[in-house]
Amino acid sequence: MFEFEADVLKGDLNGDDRITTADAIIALQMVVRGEHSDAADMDGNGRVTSVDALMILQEATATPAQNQTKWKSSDEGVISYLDAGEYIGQTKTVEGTIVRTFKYTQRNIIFLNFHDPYQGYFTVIIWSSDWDNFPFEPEIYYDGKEVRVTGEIIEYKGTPEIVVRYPSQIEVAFGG
Ligand SMILES: [Ca+2]
Ligand SMILES: [Ca+2]
Repeated sequence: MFEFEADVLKGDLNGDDRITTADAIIALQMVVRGEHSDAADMDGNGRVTSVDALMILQEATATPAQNQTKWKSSDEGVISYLDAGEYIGQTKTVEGTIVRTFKYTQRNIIFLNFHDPYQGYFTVIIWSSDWDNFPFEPEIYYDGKEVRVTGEIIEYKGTPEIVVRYPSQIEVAFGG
């Protein structure tokens, strides 16, 4: 038996491979909403409670901030969101800051925009069929964050886009 979940770092709820206060905040939101994920159940009692959130917070603060680098990923091959249009059809890691977000429930889509106005500039899309893959609300969590997004760059009406399916495709800068 292979357990896909075994690769998940316990307590890493936003999928950036490290435990930070952001994960503790997500855990608290899960407590409030009564949501569950094995990654958030730190003490393994089958429920996500404030105890689990506190354990995540303790782990986050146990790592001194000065030992954290801004990005876990290598800088190699990372492109600016301004250049994304030059790499249509390629899988790339695109760096920028998400300056505005929209959730259109009726159109089953979330937009994470890197520029205002957004037309013609790189944009991330998350379809509603993948919203369950995020243990938080992407349009709230990622708003204002400096990120690196990895995926295939496609073009829709002159706008370069990456369709993101999992939180692991979006790395949030440490302290960003
Ligand atoms: Ca994390
Ligand atoms: Ca628990």
